[in-house]
Amino acid sequence: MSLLDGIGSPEDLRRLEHESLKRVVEEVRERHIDVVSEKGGHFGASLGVAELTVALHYVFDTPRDQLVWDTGHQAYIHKILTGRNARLPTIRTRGGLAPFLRRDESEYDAFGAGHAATSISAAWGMAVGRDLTGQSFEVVAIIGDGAMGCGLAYEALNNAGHTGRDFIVVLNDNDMSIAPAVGAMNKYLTGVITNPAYNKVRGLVREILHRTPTAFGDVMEEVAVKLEESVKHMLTPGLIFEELGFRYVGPVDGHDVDQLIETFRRVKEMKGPILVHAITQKGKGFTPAEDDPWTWHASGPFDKVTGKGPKSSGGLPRYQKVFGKGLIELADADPRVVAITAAMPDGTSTDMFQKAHPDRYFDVGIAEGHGVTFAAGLATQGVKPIVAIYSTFLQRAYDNIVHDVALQGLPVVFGMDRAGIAGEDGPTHHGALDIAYMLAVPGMTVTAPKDGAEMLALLRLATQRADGPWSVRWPRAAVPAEVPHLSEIPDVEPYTWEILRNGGDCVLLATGTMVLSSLEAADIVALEGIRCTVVNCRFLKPYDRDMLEEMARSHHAVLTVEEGQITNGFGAFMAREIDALDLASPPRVAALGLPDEFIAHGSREGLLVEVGLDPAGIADRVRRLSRRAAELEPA
Ligand SMILES: Cc1ncc(C[n+]2csc(CCOP(=O)(O)OP(=O)(O)O)c2C)c(N)n1
Repeated sequence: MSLLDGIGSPEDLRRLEHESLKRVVEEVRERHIDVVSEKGGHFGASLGVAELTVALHYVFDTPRDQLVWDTGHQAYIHKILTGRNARLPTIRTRGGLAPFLRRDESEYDAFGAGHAATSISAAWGMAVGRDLTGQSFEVVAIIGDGAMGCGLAYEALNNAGHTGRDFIVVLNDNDMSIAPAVGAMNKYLTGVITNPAYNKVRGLVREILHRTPTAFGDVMEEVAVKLEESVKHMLTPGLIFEELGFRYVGPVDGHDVDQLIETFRRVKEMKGPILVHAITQKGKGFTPAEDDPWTWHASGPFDKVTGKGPKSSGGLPRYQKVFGKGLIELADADPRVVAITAAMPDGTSTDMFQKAHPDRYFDVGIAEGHGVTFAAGLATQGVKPIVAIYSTFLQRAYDNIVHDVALQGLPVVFGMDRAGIAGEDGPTHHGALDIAYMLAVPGMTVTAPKDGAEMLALLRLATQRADGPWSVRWPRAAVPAEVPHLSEIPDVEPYTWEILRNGGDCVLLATGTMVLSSLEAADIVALEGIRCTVVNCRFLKPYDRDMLEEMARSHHAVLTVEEGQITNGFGAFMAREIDALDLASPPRVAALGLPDEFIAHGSREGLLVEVGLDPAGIADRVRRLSRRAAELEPA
C-alpha cells in the first residue's frame, strides 16, 4: 500500500514520521503526473511545490492555520493532500473539482483564487481579522516570483510590514512566470540566489555579534546592533523585504523537505511579519517539464514516458493565433504599432510578434493596470499600442482604462482574448463582463467580430483611425472560417452593421460569436414558419443608428444576442436606444446573454448550451418571443 492511500487529510500526514515524507513527496508527484497526463491541466507549477506543500501541511495545523495559495494553479498537490485525491481526475470538468481554489470546495482552501497576486493582501486581512476577533492561528501566504512582480503584492507588503503582527509570506521562486519572469524584481531575486557567499558570512557575523555584547555590556550591545544593521545591509539578500518590515529567511532549498520543515518550525516560533524565500524548479521531477517549464505550465493529455501529446488534428486555427499573425502584419505596415502583453505572451500569441518585432514588444509582467497606463503614455507620443489582455484580467485595469485612456481620448486599442465563456478555467477566467464594462466607458468604441477576418479588419481600422480608445473581443475558440492575408480582407465601414439574412417577423441583433449561432437559429425556426432577420452588430458602440431604426420599425420583435453578462450588456443598451426612438408601435424587445451569476467551469460548448447560447437555445428564445409578440399584435 502506498503512503498516499493512508492520507485522507493533513492530519494523517502529520501522523507520519518525518523520515517518511520524502516518500510522500515522490508519491504525490507521481499521482499528479498520472492524473494530468490522462486528463490535462496545470502541470509544472504543482510539481515545483511538492516539497513545499508537504512541508507546509506537515508543520502547520491546517485548516486551523490558514494557507493562502496565490493564483491556485499550483494547488493540485494541496488538493491531493486535503481529501480530494480520489476526485482529482475530475478537475476542470463540469461538476468536478475546480481548476483553482474555492472556499466552497474545501475548508483547506482558505481563500479563493484564479487571478494572480491576491494572496498577500488576503492573508494580511485574515491575520488582522484574526487579531481583531481574538483568535490565534498562523496565516501563510504562498506567492510565486511571477506574481511578486505585480503591484498588488507590494501594496500588501507595504501595508503589512512594520506592524509587528504575526504573518508569514513564502516566496516560491522558480524564476518563471508562465513565460520567463520579467522585470527588475526578477533580476534582483536572481542576484540574491546566485550570491553563494552571503548566507555563511551572514550567519557567522550574527553569531560573533550576538556573543560579544554579554562580555562588553550595553555600549557594545548598541554598537553591535548598529554593526549588525550595517553588515545586514551589505549581506542580507532580502534587503528589500527587510526594509519593508519583514524578517527575511532564506533562501532555502525548496526541494529539501527536511530543510523546509526545520525552517517552517523555526518561523512558526518567530514574531512579526516574516518572508521565507524558497528556491524551487518549475516542473521538478518530470524531465521534459524541467527542461521546458514554459511549454509545461499547462498541458493537454500526454504520454508519461515520452512526454508527447496526441498529434493535433489540424482544422481551423484559434482566434489567438490569427490575432498574433495579424498583429505582425499590422506592424509591418505601420511602424508606430506596438504590442503589450501582461505576462501572457503565448496565451495572446504576442510571442509571435516578439520574434518579428522585438523592439516593439513589451511584456510588463503580471501588471495589467500598469500595462494600460503605460500604453496611454505611449499613445501621447503618437505610438499606436495594441494591448493584448484576456477579458477577465483586464478587469484589473478598469480605472486605468477609464482615467488614463478614455478620459484623455487616447487611441489605445484593447485586444481582449478569452471573451465570453473561457471553458475549463471556470468563473475566474470567463470573460463575461467586458461588454458591460466597456459599454459604460464614454468615448470607447466597442466592437465584436463575427469571425477571424472581421477581427483583423476591426483591428486594422482601430489603428488607422486613432481617434480614441477601441476594444475588440474574441473568444477562446477556433475561428469559424479560413482567414485570408490581411491585405485581402475587405475594409469594414466604421460603425456599421451588416444584414446577413432577411425575414419579416423577428430581428436578431447578434454580436461577435453569436452571429453565426443566430444564423443557425434562424434556420431552425424558419422550418416552423418564423422568419428572422439576422444582423451582425459588429459595432456595439457607437452603433449603426440608421439600421437600428429601420429594424425596429420593420419587425414586431427584436432579440439581442451576446456572449456577455446580460445585466448592463448590449441588450440593455439596445432596449434603451429602441425606447428612445419613440416609435408609434414599438417592437417587443428581449435580450439573451450570460445569466447574472458566476458560471461554473466546464467545456465551452457544454456551458453555452447550458445558458441557452447555442443555436437551439437561441431558437427557443425566438419562438417564445415571436409567440408573445404575435399575441400582443393588434387584431
Ligand atoms: C491577474 C492575472 N494575470 C495573469 C494571470 C495568468 N497567470 C496564471 S499563472 C501565471 C504565472 C504565475 O507565475 P508565478 O507566480 O511565478 O507562479 P509559477 O507558475 O511560477 O509557480 C500567470 C501569468 C493570472 N492568473 N492572473
